[in-house]
Amino acid sequence: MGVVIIDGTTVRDFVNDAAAFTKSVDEQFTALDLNKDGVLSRSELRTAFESMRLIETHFGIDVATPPENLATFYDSIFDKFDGDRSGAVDRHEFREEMKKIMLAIADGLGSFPIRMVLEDDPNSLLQKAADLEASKI
Ligand SMILES: [Ca+2]
Repeated sequence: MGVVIIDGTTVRDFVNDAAAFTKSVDEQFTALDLNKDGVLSRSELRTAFESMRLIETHFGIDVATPPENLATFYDSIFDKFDGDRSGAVDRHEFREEMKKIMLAIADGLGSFPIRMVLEDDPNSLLQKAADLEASKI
């Protein structure tokens, strides 16, 4: 667990730093691709969402959501990522969608810094956004 202070600018600067952002998203993709076939299946992506509370928070899903609703929710998220309806999410689709999600989170955060407690995840994009910001000071 780590606590970071983060605001919309921190997240947006990170997304706009194409090299740093792509590298981080690619690392996350590689970690999520459990069977190493180069794409994320429905279940691999679902595992990712369950560990990234980030997305549930962003889409306003609370922990009390019944399991059957969550299944529908994860299906709709998968369809968002799988832009070409191939049944799997490739690296390019993952980058594009994570970029949209991070920018939406940046808009949601606005200019008020908040303290955020992050799970101990070496691939957390918000953690990397905060690290990038810290490295500039
Ligand atoms: Ca896979």
